[in-house]
Amino acid sequence: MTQSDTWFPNVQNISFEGSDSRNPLAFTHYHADEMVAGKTMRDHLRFTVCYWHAMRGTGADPFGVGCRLMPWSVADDEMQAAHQTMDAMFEFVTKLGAPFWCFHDRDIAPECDDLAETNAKLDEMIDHADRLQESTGVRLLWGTACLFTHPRYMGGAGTSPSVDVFAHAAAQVKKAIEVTHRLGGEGYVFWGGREGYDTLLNTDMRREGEHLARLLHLAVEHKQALGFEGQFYIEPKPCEPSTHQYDYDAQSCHAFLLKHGLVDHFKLNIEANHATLAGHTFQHELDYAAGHDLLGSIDANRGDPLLGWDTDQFPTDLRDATMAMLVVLRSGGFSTGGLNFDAKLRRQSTDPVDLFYAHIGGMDTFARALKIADQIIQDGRLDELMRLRYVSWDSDLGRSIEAGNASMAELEAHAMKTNVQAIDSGRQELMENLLNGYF
Ligand SMILES: [Mn+2]
Repeated sequence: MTQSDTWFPNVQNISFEGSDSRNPLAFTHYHADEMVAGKTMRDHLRFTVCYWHAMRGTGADPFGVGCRLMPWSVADDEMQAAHQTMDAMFEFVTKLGAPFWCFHDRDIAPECDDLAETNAKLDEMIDHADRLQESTGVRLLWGTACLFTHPRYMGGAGTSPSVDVFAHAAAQVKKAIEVTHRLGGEGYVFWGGREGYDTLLNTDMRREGEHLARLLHLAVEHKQALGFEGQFYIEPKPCEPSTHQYDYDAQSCHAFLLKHGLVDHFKLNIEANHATLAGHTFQHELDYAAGHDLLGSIDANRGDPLLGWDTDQFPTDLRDATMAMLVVLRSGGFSTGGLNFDAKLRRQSTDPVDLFYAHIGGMDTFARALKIADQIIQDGRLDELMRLRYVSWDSDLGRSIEAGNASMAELEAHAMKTNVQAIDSGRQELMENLLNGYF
């Protein structure tokens, strides 16, 4: 592994120093080689740094322009800035010790008015990324296409009212899958940036849904033609920027995939902040996905409950992270997915070193969460209370109903005999007390 020292000269490789350390540029809980539940922390957590927030974020928000000009963005021309930014990205990821990165096509190379010229610039940056992956050992978790920033996508991409925009989106997805494949990406994400509507007065919702499904089918066909074996994901989000986004939540994405014959080709990329926007907990979305064999990858962040926007803050809530890792561990862990910090520095965090503090905090939070979730499973008291709650279903009658063998007449006969009036306590307070004991 070679390493450059150009963009973060005052930061050394971040190492594990243990929970007594007072060094803010060290891990207190994330110890990559430590074994937990049969695997290293590195392999359980599969931490990923995202290009858009980490390297391209400026602190801009709907009320103000960017207020953070990172040194790698300062250059004489766009391609020089693109090269510097990618160098800074790999220096950052290497010093942080995260095994993965991820990107949108337009994060890493500028867009021109001509698609062929845009693709040539993207290819130049993919060559550079390929060299940097080789020299640093950092791998690509997933790639994606940005189908929401350019004005052409104001009415959506796969759901645009314009067939020309649909074709442009398809061309962009085709290229983005190809370059992801070239970099050995383990997956490819479809986040429906503006796939939704602002008003039903101008929207044919059924037709737009069919168009979106068609784009995804085309992507599956292209993936197979290329021989790309990475996992496809769609990413639920209920609203923002659209009033209503079609990929509303895990359950509605599941229905969409089933309806359009896509369910064998996709898993879900669950984001914490999108879950809370949908009125669910992070754990709810993960649990739904895991329970239906759809849990693929995670965008690890959090919102601010007092704001209600998609604030994409770094995840520092230990309880939330623990409930997430409990679902991940119980479902057998990640295969192609990982924990991607789809999280951005706050507007007032303007120093490059803040990127390290932010990611170290997120990594230590999930490392602690992993250890606590493993303890909860090893200890087994919560699982036992859950088992007891459903124990009547382990009877002959329960098994017969679950197997589809019991008739209404048999159930009526059982009800006549038992005359059930009440069931056992749900033990919620006891379980909440037990959970507190692990923190
Ligand atoms: Mn978000």
